[in-house]
Amino acid sequence: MRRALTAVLGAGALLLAMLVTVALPASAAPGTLKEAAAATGRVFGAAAAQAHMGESAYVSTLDREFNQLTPENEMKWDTTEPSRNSFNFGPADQLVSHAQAQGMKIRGHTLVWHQQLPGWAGGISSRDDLLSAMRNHIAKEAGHFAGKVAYWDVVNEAFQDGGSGARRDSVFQRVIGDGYIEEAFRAARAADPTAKLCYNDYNIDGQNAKSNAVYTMVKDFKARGVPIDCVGLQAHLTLGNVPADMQANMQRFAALGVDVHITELDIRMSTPADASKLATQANDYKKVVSACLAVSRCTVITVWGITDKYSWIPDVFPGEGAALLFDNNYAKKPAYDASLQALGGQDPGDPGDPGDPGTVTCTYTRTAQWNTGFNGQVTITAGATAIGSWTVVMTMGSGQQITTLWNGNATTTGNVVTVRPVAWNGNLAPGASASFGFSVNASNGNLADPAISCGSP
Ligand code: 9MR
Repeated sequence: MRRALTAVLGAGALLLAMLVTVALPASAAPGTLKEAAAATGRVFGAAAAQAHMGESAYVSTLDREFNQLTPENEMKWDTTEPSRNSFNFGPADQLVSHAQAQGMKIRGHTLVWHQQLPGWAGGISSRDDLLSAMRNHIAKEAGHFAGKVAYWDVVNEAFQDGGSGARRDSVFQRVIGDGYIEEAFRAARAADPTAKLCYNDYNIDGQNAKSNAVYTMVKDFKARGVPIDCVGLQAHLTLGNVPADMQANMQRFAALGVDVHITELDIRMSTPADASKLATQANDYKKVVSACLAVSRCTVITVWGITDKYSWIPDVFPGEGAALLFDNNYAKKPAYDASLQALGGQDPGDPGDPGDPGTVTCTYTRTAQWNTGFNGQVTITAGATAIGSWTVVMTMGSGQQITTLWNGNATTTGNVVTVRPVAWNGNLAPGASASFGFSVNASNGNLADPAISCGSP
C-alpha cells in the first residue's frame, strides 16, 4: 500500500516535472524587444513621428515592442524655436505624453545641430549673439522637458566625415569656435540636472579617425569636468558592414566613464529585399545587439523608426531601404527575431510570420578538418509551426571556397553563400530537422568557421 502510494506520488512528481519543463519555454523567455531588453537592464527604443500616431498599427507596434521613444524631428530647433525666443513644444509634448502614459523613457533629440536649424539662428554672425541664442534655446527647451527626458542628445554630428578627425564646419563651429560643444553641455546640465547628457554622431560605430576624435573630446571633457554622461553611436549601417570592432569601440568609450547608447540603428539594403538579404540583415542586427550586450555600459538600443514604410532611407538613398525591424505591413522581419533572440527573448509565435523564430533555428558543426580545409554541417530545425522552405546564409572567411555541398542548393555571391533545400528536405513538421553538409578548401590555411544565419522561407 505504502509502496503503491509512493509509486503514485513518484509518478505525480514526474508528471509535474514534465509539465513544468514543458511550460517553461513559453513563460521564461521574454516575448517582446522591450521585455527582453529590460531583463538585461537595458532599454530598447524607437524613433517615432507625431505625424503617424493616428495609425493604429504604428502605435500598437510602438507600444508593444519599445520602452524608449525618440521624437524623430519634433524636438529639433526649427520646430521648437522657429523664430527667436518664440517656442513651440506642441508636437513634442504630444509624443512625450504618449510615452509617459506607456511608461517609456524619452530621448531628447537634439539641442544643437547644424541641420533643421531655423534661418534666423543660422544667420547669426556675432559670437556673443550666437552663444546667447544657443544658451537660451537649451535653457528653454531642456528646461521645458526637465524631469521628463531621460537622455538628451545635446550636440549632434559635430565632427567631419573622412579621415581628418576635424570639427564639422557648422555655424556654431565658425562663429563660436571649439568651445561651443562644452558650452552646450554646461547649459543643458543647468537646465535639466537629471537627464543624462550625450554627444551623438554617425560613422563613429567602429574605430576610425572620426570616432578617435570624439573619443579624444570625451576624454578631455571627463578630465576637465565638462558634464557629459554618454556617447550615442547612431549606427546607420549598410548590409553586411557591421564594424568588426564595434564592441571594442564601445568598450573604450565606456572605459572613459560614460554610458554608450546605440541611438539611430538601421541597416539598409538595396531594394527590393529578398530572403537572402533579410537573412544577412538579421545576422547584422544580431551582431550589433550582441556587441551592446557584451558591454555593461551599453544601456540603450534605439532603432531609427518603427516600420520600413516610414523610414528616412529611401528619400535620402534612392533604391535602398528595408532597414528596420518591421516591414511595410508591420510584419516582423528576420532581423526582429534575430534581435529578440540575441537579447535572450523568444517570439511566442504568430503563425504565418515568415521571420518567426519559432519557425526555424539552425546550428553549425565542424565535422572534419585538415591543414587546408574543413567539412561543416548545418542543421535546420522547425519551431512550433511547420515550414515549407528554409534559407541559410553563410559568410565565408577570406580565401575559403566551398568545393562540394550536399543535401542543399547553393548560390554564391562573393563570399556569401545562400543555401536552400533540395526537393525533399524543405518541408519540416514542427520540431523536425534537416541537414546539409559541405567541404571548404582554404589553401591559405584560414580555417575560421563561416558566419551562419537562417530564416524561413
Ligand atoms: O529621420 C529624420 C528625417 O525625417 C529628417 O528629414 C532628417 C532631416 O535631416 O533627419 C532625420 O533624422 C536624422 C537624425 O535627426 C540625426 N541623424 C541622422 C538621421 C537621418 O538623417
